Amino acid sequence: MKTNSNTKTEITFEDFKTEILNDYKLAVTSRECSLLGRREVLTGKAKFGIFGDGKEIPQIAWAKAFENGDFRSGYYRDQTFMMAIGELTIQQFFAGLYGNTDLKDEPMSAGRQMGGHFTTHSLDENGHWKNLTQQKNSSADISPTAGQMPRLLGLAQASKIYRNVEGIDTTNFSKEGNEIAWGTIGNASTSEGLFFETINAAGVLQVPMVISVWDDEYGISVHARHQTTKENISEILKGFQRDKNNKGYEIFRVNGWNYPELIDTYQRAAQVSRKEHIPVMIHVQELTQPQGHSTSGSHERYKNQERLDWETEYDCNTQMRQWVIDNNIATDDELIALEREIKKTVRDGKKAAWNAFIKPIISERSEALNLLDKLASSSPNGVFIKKLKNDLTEMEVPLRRDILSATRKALRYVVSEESSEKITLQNWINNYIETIQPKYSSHLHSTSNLNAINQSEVLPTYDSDSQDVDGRVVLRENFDAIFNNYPEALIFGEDAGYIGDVNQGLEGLQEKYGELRVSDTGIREATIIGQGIGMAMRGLRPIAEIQYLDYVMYALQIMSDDLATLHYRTKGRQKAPLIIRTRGHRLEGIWHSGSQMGGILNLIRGIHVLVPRNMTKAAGFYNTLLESDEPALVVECLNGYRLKEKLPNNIGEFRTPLGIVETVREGDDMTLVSYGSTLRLVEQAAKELQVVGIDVEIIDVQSLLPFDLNHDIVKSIVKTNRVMVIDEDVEGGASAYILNEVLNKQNAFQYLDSQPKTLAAKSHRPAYGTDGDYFSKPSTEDIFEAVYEIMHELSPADFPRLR
Ligand SMILES: Cc1ncc(C[n+]2csc(CCOP(=O)(O)OP(=O)(O)O)c2C)c(N)n1
Ligand SMILES: [Mg+2]
Repeated sequence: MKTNSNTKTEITFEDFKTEILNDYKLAVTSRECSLLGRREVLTGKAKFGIFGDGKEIPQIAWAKAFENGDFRSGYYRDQTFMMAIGELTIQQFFAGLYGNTDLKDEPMSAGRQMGGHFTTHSLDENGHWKNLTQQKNSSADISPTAGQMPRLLGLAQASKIYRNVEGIDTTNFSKEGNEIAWGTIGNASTSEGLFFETINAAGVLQVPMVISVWDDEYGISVHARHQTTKENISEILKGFQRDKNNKGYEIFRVNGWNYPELIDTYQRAAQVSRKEHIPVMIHVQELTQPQGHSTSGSHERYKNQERLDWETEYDCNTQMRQWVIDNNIATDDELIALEREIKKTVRDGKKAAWNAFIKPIISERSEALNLLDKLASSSPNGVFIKKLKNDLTEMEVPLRRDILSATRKALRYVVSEESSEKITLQNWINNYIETIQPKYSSHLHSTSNLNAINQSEVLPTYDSDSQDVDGRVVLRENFDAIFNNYPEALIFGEDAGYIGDVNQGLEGLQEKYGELRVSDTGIREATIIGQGIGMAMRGLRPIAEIQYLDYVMYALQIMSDDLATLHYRTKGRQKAPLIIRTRGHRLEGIWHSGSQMGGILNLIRGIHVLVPRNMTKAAGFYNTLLESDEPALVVECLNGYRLKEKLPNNIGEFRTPLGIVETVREGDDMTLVSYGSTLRLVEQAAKELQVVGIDVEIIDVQSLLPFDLNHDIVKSIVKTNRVMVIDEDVEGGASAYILNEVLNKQNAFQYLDSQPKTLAAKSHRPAYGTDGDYFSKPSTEDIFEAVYEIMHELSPADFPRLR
């Protein structure tokens, strides 16, 4: 059940009729899915439903213009489009609604996302690229409104890169950059900053992006008068329209119930965008929501009768039906028969989806019931276990939670008994958790051989007369090697192009590699990241530069919601190995010296977080990451670009491994754990402590996510029996994260002779200037005294009180 996208060849009137009827069938099928879907939620078989009813016809028109290689970046209303391109069946629609965890049944997310969040598979089961030019592609949806916009920009930009940059292997990704990235967004979601940021950036970049606004005048209950100036998004975006003298957009307006006009509009939009690489906006007006926003409420609460009547009359399916009859394509009776047939087909698909969902769970329950029965017969507490068993038996729709809850509770009744039945149940529960848990938790990271932690270390090597150079020179030489070795690598950000970044780490590289590979961007952090996500999803190796760590905040939402979840939410069928480069720590003032690492660590699980202490380490991380297929954030030390480092002779080749700590100083009295810029202060404090007879060991974490995979920190604590974590985040931030890793995961508590400590910055933002830094963040004196204090408690005679 697909729409015919071949609108170019000559066809007979019979073929024409067949195609139109096929489209109508598709619209009715999709609607029937929405109607039945809502019922499934209201009767308790599914938890939540959000559907594409009222938006069917424009999506069919869109699908006719959508070609192999193209990408969609849309939202939860696009089920009809997914059906029309042949990527969503009725059964899969319901599998998504039920949350079937088998990717074969539910290819969108294996039950991880609620229904209505669509995906196609860019990767095979081994995590390797499929040929994206031979399939129709949909980037994986996310729920946050307008969150699809930043990535859309990158998906479109990739076509521009593939068309204009030479030397890239395009086999799996592009045919001369002819691919369009198609976006969809609800009218209300255009109020989001991400929408406007993306629209402006696409106009500047002139990329093949076609964005459709599905305008039903509402965003849940809130009418357009509260959302959009003049209540009309295409009206207010008129200034983006291109003209004779200025590049810009083509903007179309069309009513969403007008089938022939929609088809014509989408064909024209595709032509101009694909050929000329022009961004296009299609404002699809007069759409409806026959069932209201979602299953959480009813729209009768906020739409008046007049509006509801209008929605009934202008329902796009109803309008198309009338058009079909008026144009003698089919009679009312023929359509009635067709509609009846579709109802049955959808019911059958729904049933099949339900069976596929519930069957394995029923069989898992049977196993559990059997074991509970046996346990009950063998235990003096059998009557209680029987009750658990009976409750589980009677559940009409048992879930895995119910199975585990009953069996785990049963064990409590036999805790002091010994029986083979008990052992069998214990083993069964353990095995069950082991097999079922991954259905919900796997694929946060790459499972392919390109996983970043599989990339082994290559040490930097040096000529005997190697020069001391500014740290930024090591980086620049290394980026030069990267752009030389990887034609698909590119870097972009504020000031990253012409001047070669604010610290000259890219000096001269734009001249050498061109403006498309080493580029300046507007000040728009969220879409800088989105650009990177989209390009990485299409096989390029973008390095997105966020000028300072403090401004990662602007992009943190999209990093967290989109990039960090991508591999997980597609169960490994899409990836975006984007490298985010930034610099931070210890410059001057509230917004140039922040170190919000704890917040970042909590929000972007799924992205590696690397904090190299110098530029050689940083360069090594870039080299490692380019050999891997995972996203990462690299935070360079802002005050390290002018510090001298030796220039390695294997530039571009040495690799810093992920998740490996480095002991930078050996000592017996205490283990000091730190990272980034603070590490230099810790090293200085260590020298001063040595003078008073305190010999500390210093460990550079280097990689916060993943963290100390070999558990080397606890090995140090076994020797020193004391630990302190020092950083410049606020208390309870990254230092607490590190301490948790060391105490709870590495079980270091058993080796400690004194209280484990953290030394962090003050809770306020760092004040301006040298004194601002001194009174806001740990200084060498603070570190010295904190360590000394512990030694004083241990041995006041040897270490008398300082103050
Ligand atoms: C950032 C964010 N805020 C709020 C929500 C909750 N929410 C989901 S859909 C929606 C309304 C969207 O309306 P519109 O963009 O017009 O799309 P429609 O549902 O009407 O097609 C809201 C507020 C969300 N998902 N994300
Ligand atoms: Mg709306």
